[in-house]
Amino acid sequence: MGKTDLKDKIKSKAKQLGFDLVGVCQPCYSPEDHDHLLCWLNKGYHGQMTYMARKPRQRSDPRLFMENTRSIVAVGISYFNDTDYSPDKPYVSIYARGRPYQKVIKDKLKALLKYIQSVKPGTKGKIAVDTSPTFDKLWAQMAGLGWRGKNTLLVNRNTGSFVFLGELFLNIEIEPDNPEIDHCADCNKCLESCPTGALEKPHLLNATKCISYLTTELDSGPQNPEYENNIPQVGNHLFGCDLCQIVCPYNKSIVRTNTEEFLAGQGFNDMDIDKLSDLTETKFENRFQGTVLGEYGFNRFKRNLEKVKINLENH
Ligand code: B12
Ligand code: SF4
Ligand code: SF4
Repeated sequence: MGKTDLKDKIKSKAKQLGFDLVGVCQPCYSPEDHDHLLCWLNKGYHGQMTYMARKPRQRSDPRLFMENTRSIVAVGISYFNDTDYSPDKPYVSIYARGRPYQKVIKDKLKALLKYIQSVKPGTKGKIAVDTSPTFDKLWAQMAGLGWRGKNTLLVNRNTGSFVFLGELFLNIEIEPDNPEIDHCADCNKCLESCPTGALEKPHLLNATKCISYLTTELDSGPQNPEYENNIPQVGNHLFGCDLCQIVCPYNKSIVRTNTEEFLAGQGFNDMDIDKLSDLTETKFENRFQGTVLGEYGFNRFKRNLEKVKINLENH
């Protein structure tokens, strides 16, 4: 079977498994991205995400991630769902409303790898999604899935940026696709919309100022000053932040995801701060069980809720 035939087969199987985007790229080391990561780490922009500093070169060098990598299949899956952002209401970002995406993508990639092994016996592969030490967005752009926008996220012309990413690193050669070019042009809406100035300039995000980091990643510990000092910045965000995506023109006419797992959570729009405050641990678990928010647990929810309450009262 030729390299192109194999690619066509892989692409149609990936679509059948529910991926909205699929492409292939070569496993080339990117020194620019490695340098950007080192700069970012030196500035301390990763905050408490110490995992980002571990084996940094592996993120931009596919052969350090998997020896003998000869191609990367990059995939994307839309998670967009209707949202009614209002600064007067507690807000949970869309990604946290459905089932944990890492598992959803991993299961589909496992099935894709199994399929590739059935048509090309002897193929070896390694799955990457989110927590794996590699640059999901770089490989997605190189495989033509979209471009890395000024908000640092991968944007696709048709599906927008509410898309999760993953990859299959393979020891076989597959015909590569062309990388996508930048379509941000002179738009700056994401930078203008960021309430905390976390997007310091195009393509540079200081995570320690990002609401997503403050509400999901930052460990509060006992009176953690890094968190306490940032109460006003959190605003009405109970978990995660979508502002630099909501304003993006490429997200204006996108449609809701077809993936059931990402539509699983209920009751996230028009949330009432008093009703949320009345939730006991059991009621919280019943209401948000199985969603990303639920997985992070009651303590994180309560901690964030207290801050949001203060902010909404001062609004
Ligand atoms: C750490 C992390 C975070 C951190 C830091 C974010 C960040 N931008 O680094 C925090 C907690 C803040 C975060 C937040 C979110 N995250 Co996050 N996160 C990651 C993770 C694990 C690593 C990202 C990383 O490598 N950071 C290191 C820094 C240095 O990279 P960077 O900011 O992208 O910078 C690069 C570019 O700017 C580039 N660069 C520099 N100059 C230039 C110039 C040009 C022209 C170009 C093209 C590039 C370029 O160089 C840098 C290195 O490549 C990835 C998963 C993964 N393994 O890749 C998910 C990931 C990026 N997150 C994801 C999501 C969904 C989110 C949130 C939307 C969740 C939410 N709603 O709250 C927010 C979005 C915030 C934002 N605007 O980025 C998705 C994004 C999907 C997509 N469409 O892009 C990913 C890919 C997970 C996944 N597998 O789906 N995240
Ligand atoms: S997710 Fe929110 S805080 Fe973070 S960069 Fe985007 S708009 Fe700013
Ligand atoms: S809001 Fe504008 S600048 Fe930002 S990612 Fe979207 S198109 Fe690019």
